[in-house]
Amino acid sequence: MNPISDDTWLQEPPQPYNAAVDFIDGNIKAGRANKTAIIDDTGEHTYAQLATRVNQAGNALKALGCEPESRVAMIMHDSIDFPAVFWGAIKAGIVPVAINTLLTPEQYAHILGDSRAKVIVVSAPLLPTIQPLLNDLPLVKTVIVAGDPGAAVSLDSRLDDASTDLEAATTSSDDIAFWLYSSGSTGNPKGAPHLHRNIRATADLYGLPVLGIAEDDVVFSAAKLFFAYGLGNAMTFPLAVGATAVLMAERPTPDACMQRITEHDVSIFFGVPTLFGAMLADPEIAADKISTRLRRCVSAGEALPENIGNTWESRFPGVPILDGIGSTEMLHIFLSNHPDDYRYGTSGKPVPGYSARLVDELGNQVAAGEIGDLHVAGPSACQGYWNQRGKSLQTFLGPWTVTGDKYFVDDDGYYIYCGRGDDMFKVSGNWVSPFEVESALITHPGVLEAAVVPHDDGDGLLKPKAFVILNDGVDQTDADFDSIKNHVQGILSPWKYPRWIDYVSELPKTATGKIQRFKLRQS
Ligand code: 3UK
Repeated sequence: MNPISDDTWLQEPPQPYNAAVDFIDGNIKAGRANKTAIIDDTGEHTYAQLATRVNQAGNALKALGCEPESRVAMIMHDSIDFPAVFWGAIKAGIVPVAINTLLTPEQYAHILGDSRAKVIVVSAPLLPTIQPLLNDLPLVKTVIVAGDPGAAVSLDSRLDDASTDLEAATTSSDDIAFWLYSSGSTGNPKGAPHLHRNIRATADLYGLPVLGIAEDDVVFSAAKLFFAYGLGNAMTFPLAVGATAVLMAERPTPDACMQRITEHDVSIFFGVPTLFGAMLADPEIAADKISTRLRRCVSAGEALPENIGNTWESRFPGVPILDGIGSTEMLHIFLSNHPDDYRYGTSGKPVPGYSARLVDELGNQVAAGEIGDLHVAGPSACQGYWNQRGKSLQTFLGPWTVTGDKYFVDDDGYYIYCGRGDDMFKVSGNWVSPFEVESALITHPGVLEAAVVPHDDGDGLLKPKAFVILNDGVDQTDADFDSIKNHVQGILSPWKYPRWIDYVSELPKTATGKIQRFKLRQS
């Protein structure tokens, strides 16, 4: 079996280490107290103000009964409150669980129950979604509301009233620092506990040497902080070097992103392929209108089509988009293009410090140029899935993590993405489970059966396409495209509705009745 190319991290015993001391207090020690750490919708915040807010958050959580090693759920829009609560918890030895702000009530109910959080911090606009779930969450003692000073338990006033001194909890590099949730094709999202050392590893292996982030950078990430991608982009990497991060609570539309990039002279911009595509579709978004400091872009979440990379670089000469693949389990990017070595249409090469292998169904390495399942090993992998023994055993094979992705390596060593082994796909960087969309489709009164597959939108990007069988006696005027589309939009997260519908009389199935979506993908 192919060995791990760099296994020094496997030999490292746990050390006394608290990531918040490193990433927050470290900047004060380095003399950056008066430097701007964060620019959010309310204004600029220095490193000293951030460090104070972090201490106050840690103290406020302790005062509300959060014990070290217990979880605090965060359902928060991006602002200084996010790093305050996240790092404040970590400094106090409490474990923040950063949760997607775009989920359905059912998904929140599952995650909040599964994480066993006793305290939830929620942004005020999301409180109406969470409030009705609390009856069925007996462990939850307190809901702290961010961004509403009048709330029963207001984050703002709790922080204002808390002490600005906080002694860091004694933790080790192998202690759990925080959790993220990862979604799969079937079943509920899975908790992915990450260790204190995992955060440092993403900065040391990708953020500094590959991305090349430096102290004078101003970064902006369209991906929000609750995504592992956004968390690295707009917290870990800028904090690792004392740079400045621009945070924005609203949805990352091309206009909203452009506004932040130009207004704050952003030098590194992190997006997803659909966003780069949408920005290119707008002729107003041009080199003479964008920040003159912009020097680098990163794309992740799904494969960046080659033509988007090429068109981008002809519009913005000298500003490449570096495509890289990361995952919630690995915390950040492990295969990447490099500023000095990139090829559009590929995910680049393994980030030094990570090992990659491509294997067949039997676990044997595939021959050169053949497609195989990508496994990756490196020091940022999570510790397994919480409360999911079977899925953990299937995903974490010794030091290797099974990514679920198919790749081949071209003659020059670049990794070329070939889709996933399961039926999951991404739209604008957000997961779509065909099963979930199908389940929503069949609740339409006219729909009997449905299958959903990814379909090329003409720009090399994927969108959901549905194949539906209508009930007897129902015709296409009773269940037309708009009626089905509106129905699904009313139930699911906004990116999940089908953009095309084919009406069919049967669906391809296996003997055991499983829909063969791969057959529909070809049509
Ligand atoms: C897919 C890609 C092709 C791939 C992520 C950067 O996306 C992130 O994490 P998730 O857990 O999803 C992981 C899965 O998404 N994927 C991500 N990037 C690419 N496919 N090309 C890419 N460049 O299926 C992977 O298994 O949501 C991305 C950093 C941290 C992350 N967590």
